[in-house]
Amino acid sequence: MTNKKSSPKPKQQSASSSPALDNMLHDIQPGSGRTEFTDEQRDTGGETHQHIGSDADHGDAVAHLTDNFGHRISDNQNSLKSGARGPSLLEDFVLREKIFHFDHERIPERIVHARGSGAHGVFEVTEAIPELTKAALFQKKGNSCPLFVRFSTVAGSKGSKDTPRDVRGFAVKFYTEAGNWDLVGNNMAPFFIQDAIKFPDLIHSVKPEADRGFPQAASAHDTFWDFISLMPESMHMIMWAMSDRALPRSLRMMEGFGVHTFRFVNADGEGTFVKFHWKPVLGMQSTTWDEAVKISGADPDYHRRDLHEAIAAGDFPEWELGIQTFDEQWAAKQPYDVLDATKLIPEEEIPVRIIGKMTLNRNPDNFFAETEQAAFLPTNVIPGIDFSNDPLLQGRLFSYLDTQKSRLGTTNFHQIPINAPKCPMHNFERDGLMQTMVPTGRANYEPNSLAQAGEDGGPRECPETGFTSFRENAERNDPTEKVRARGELFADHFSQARMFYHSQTNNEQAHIASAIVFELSKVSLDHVRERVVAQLRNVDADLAKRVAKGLAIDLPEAEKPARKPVDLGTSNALSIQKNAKDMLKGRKVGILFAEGSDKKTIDQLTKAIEAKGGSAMLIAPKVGATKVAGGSVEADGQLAGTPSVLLDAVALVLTEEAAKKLTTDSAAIDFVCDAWAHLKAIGHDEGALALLDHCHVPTDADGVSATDASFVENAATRFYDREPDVRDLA
Ligand code: HDE
Repeated sequence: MTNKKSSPKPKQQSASSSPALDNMLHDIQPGSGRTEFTDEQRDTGGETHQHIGSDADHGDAVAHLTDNFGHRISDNQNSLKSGARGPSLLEDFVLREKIFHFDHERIPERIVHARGSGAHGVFEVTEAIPELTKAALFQKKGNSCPLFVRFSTVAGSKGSKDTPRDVRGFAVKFYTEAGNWDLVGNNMAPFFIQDAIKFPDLIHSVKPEADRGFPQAASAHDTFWDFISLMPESMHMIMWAMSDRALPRSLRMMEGFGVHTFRFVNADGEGTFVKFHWKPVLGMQSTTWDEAVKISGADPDYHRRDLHEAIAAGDFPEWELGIQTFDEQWAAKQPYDVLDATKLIPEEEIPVRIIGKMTLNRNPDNFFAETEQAAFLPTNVIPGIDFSNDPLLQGRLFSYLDTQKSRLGTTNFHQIPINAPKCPMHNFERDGLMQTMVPTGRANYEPNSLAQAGEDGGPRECPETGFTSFRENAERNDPTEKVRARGELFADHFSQARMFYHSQTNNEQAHIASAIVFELSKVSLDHVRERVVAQLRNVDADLAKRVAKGLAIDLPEAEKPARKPVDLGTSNALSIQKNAKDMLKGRKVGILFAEGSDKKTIDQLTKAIEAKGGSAMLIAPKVGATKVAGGSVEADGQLAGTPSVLLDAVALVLTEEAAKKLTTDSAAIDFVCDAWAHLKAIGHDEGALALLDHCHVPTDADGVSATDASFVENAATRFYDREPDVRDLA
């Protein structure tokens, strides 16, 4: 047997153009040797040995298997024993090293955002903003830099599913020429709490309950809602977390937010407040709750796979970077405090100005080395970008550096290639666990005068180009007073929650109400349910009523708000459905066929879907070649393993005989019923009618059509008007 050739490299852009920081191990990848293995050899125990070829060039170091210190290994299948049936020997350093390394392969997972998926990409400035910031990156249109993104869920463990109801992390590491800039945001604009000191409580409450260790990756349980019911400042974020924003169809179809107010500083030292936004080019789209639940069973890696496959296919995900900028005078006039991370600035008040584009164009080579070891730090800012006094942000500035030491085990985590800057770095920090740099000379302190003796004196500080903090003097605070307190307007907990709720379509409001009913139905403490509904009365009277009705409880008295809410009107930008882009790009359409199906229809549909930028997936009861009218077709997925929850729309191309046969197959029935209940377009030919009829799908309904152009058009959208016919929403 010869060494199996690795599958062709997927269509991706080449690795970063900064070889200095590319993993040096790339040059000596195992398996990249030129020597082929010899034929498979079986030894006395029947074990398979893949020896290096007998005619091998033994000077070829790469092809030879070695231990970590370069000693060549003669047998990778048998440990060293005292006789073939005897005990293993302690002196077997090959065995001990292999097991030792394996035993320590895992590192602590992130305490939050443990489950994540990463990708490399590039950022390009589309509009220069030197008037706002001196950040080198933003000085010229066309400036670009490599970047790494990690998307994540918050509550679940590393191995949990991709589609729980949860906030998604949206962390971007820009490797700029002035150092790394990490914009560590979320897919929701506000946050649950206003002050960092509450974060451990929030996270303890949402994680699996301390005594029982469940539920995993779910907020629908006592302790989370107990905390929330006592934390009225979380109500705005609760509206977001209970909305469809928490159920993204794809990581490629969600917005990102920097959440906090940051500050730009220009070359004259003038500061401007700034909020950052990421706008997905594919538009926003979410799944229904029932769909998300079923996806988690069908494919727990749904989002990770989708991101990986899109990039591998050259279908590079893109986002535009936008900013909202404002000054302190404008901020002082608002009915909320811009330093309060539970508030947002409506886009109708300050439109988002697009200044750049991010394109994800390369999958990580190694999940652990890159995605798992990526360490994001909100403190990673570059000259021209600075912090605000947001007390949540201020706490984060401490937390992230600290957490890396516990996760990655060393203060030298910045040397791991994914974390290292791609611009030069020089300082006098030395030694420490796992030091991989080998500094030369004696200059490990400063000031020094070694240069006067002709020695290398090392690097020096620079007041002109070095990072200087914004000289703040006019914020609404009193720096002379030491207090544990919050700004006055932080006490308005409900106005923006109300604005968010009122900005949703009727259908989206029903989703929010139903999500809260679902979550509270999993809460066993009556007083907690009641207190949440009492808080909701301050958001919207009707919402509180719907939730109370959905739980079959009496409407409690409203909680007394700390500050009377004000009417902020509505903001259409907050609704997903009002902003949906009906497009097939990035969407997957399933074509279900079976024996005897019409090949011509299958081919035409595939072509039409691909012509519109979508991808077609062929699904049949068997994956191997199926005989169809006009030839034979191989399926991409087996029906039982490819439920319609994994698809955006479905076409049924079946003979009457096959359709009838499928009415006795629960996988086929679920395929159709779920597509209908999940509001998806369904295309069908005459033969498929028997299956549709069996599933009670009305053929005259919106979104149900023949497998012609109308289906291809329908496939780009969801039919929300169908929802009242398929589920009972609160
Ligand atoms: Fe985080 N957060 N966070 N967070 N956060 C972490 O850092 C923390 C907050 C966010 O893909 C941890 O490296 C505190 C807001 C993302 O690796 C930790 C507070 C926002 C990620 C931490 C917050 C975020 C993290 C865990 C309250 C949106 C994943 C592992 C003051 C703007 C980054 C790590 C990745 C990760 C602390 C609040 C986003 C423990 C103390 C607000 C996207 O340091």
